[in-house]
Amino acid sequence: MRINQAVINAHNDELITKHLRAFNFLKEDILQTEEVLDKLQKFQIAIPSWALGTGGTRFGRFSGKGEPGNLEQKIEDVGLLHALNKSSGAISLHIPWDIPQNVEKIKELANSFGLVFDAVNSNTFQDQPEQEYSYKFGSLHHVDPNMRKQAIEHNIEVIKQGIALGSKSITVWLADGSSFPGQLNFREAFQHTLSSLQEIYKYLPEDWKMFIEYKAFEPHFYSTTIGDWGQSLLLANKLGDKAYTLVDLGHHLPNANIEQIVSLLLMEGKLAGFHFNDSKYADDDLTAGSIKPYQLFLIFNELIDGMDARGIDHASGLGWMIDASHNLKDPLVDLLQSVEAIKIAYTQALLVDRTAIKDAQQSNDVVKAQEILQEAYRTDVRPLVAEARLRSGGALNPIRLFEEAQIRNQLIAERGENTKATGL
Ligand SMILES: [Mn+2]
Repeated sequence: MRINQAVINAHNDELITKHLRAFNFLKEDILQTEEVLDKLQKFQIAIPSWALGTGGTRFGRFSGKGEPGNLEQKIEDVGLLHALNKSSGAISLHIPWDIPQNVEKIKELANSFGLVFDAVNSNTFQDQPEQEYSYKFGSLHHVDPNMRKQAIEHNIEVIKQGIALGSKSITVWLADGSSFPGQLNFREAFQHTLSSLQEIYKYLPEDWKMFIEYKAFEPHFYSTTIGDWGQSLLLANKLGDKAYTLVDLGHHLPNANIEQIVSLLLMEGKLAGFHFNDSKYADDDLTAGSIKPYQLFLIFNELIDGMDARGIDHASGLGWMIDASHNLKDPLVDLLQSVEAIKIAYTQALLVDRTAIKDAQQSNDVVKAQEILQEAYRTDVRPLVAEARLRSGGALNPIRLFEEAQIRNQLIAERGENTKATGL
């Protein structure tokens, strides 16, 4: 389904008086309102194709209704999100869950919703029906060269699919690791991974990037072959200029200082971008900003500082993507909440007085430095985020409109109650 612009406009008309009151009040205290709004309008966060169906845990999955049953419907769902928030203008596909049957038609469909294709993602963490070897003991790090070859060829295939779609990057996340001491020779596993990635790297077009994602644990519980940012950066440095480290918020050990990691990766010119989510313990599937919004703000504070220091365009310089999928909420509403939380944190970080904090740091004024950060963090910037959305033609309150327009019920009427998103 497509949401009619007249429905969005009617919704905005209803809320406009209240919105303008809040926006004008906030504007009084912000010097660079127009600059912030311009940046907000440009800032897009890619939606992963696997987040559109209800996620599950290892104990089970409770299916939602009216889920997208094919790639076309997944694109439609992202189109809906983008129509509502004007900030979800890209989709990240997962191969082989989302192989397009007709690339030109798929591109046309995406284009009709104003969407582009973000990073393509390979999958060597589960076996596919007609595949020769099993990934049970790993893929790119495997002891058997035939196994590694199969995984390399899959990644090359993903690059080819991505080229056809107009993507510019491939994200490689490996489930490779070990669950018991002694199972794996760490050095050998790393070397195999490096030489496999080198094979894949050869197939990257000139203007492409390879994103190397790391994860502290899970699915393996003793070691992960690309377990932290150091291991990812080591690989990226050995591979070359087109390889970068991808930070997924939920892939760290508890209390890791992610903002510091981000800062140094940016300094080294090796930060690929982000997978946003949140976690309380060790998961990576909760809505962005739902547990640790201050951490999200601190990360954006470092991102903006680091991007500005290197002259990196906020909207296009790095890859921004959500990577979360849980099982309690309507996936589309959950994604609207995540995008909103990310934009709020981004806006708050844009309000940090960069000159003042530099001065505070230079004079070791710890109190002042904290005050400057918290002054920005405690500003309620929601009217700014809403104003940017309004100016782009989106809804003042996307979640409210999603519910009032009964969008899920319309999707159920179109698709039925028992559809299941591919890959879940
Ligand atoms: Mn991820």
